[in-house]
Amino acid sequence: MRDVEILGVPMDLGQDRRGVDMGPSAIRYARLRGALRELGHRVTDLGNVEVPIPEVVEEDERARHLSAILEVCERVAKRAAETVSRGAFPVFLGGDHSISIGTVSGAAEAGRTGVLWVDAHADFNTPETSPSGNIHGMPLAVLTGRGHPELVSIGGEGGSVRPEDVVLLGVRSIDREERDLLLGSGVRVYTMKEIDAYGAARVVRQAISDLAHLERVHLSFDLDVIDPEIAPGVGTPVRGGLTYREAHLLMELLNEAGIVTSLDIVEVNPILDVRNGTAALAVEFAASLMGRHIISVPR
Ligand code: HAR
Ligand code: MN
Ligand code: MN
Ligand code: MN
Repeated sequence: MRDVEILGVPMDLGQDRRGVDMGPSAIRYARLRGALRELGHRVTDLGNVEVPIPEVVEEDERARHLSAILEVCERVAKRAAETVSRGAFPVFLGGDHSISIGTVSGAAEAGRTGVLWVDAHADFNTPETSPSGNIHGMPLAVLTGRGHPELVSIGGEGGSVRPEDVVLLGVRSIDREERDLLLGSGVRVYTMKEIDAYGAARVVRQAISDLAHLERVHLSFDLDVIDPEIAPGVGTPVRGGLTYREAHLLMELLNEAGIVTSLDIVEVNPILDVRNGTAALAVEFAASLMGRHIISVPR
């Protein structure tokens, strides 16, 4: 049983498709709190952090909406640090993936923290390499100390996490210069190719052992890692993603390993979704991580 604290961050400033700001509502509507309570956890919903809408914030070419995102992430980091200092397990609801600059930085205040970044994208651009200027394509670079200095500074000097404590899983869309930066970084990368070639179980077990030296691991779960045929409610879908069973297995193995200490659920876009199915999947996978089994056989 864990103390779980839910915090919504309805931010859609990190990319250019509207609707991801409604992610926290969609995930709550899909009964996240109830699902976690049924597993025996004590769950508190802390509500949402206030986030300005794009209509009222300043643009910035190479890193769009930079100052507003910076300001929100600073507040998110504070809230995240409060939750982990209470010994609770935080679940952050996005919002686009730029929120993780705040969530991970805050969670990492509890001590050295690893990151498992599960995503179709590497999110390893900087303002210099980004083809779009969208900050949701930059958070993992920022967290490991690369990119816009003001964003990097949220995690203190050199970033919030060490590249050797970061594992990226499920990737299938990387920009050219982003790839070069990533390959030189020391971050471990398991693409969909490895999952297809070796199977999800083997790759996930390897990822878990890569992180085994850490006492704290943050799971940043971008719903676009799931195949868009079953998770269409995301802003930047990429074909060839995880199946339902692969994603469920990932969560089950993580639950068994007991290594995850904080969680992001990001990029759910209910406007692009079909009957809130992507948010419902997000809740199922969060429940799998927190102890739910589809079938449990006594042993
Ligand atoms: N790599 C592209 C860019 O930086 C697209 C990034 C899309 N990112 C997300 N988050 N959906 O994973 O613009
Ligand atoms: Mn992402
Ligand atoms: Mn993504
Ligand atoms: Mn396949």
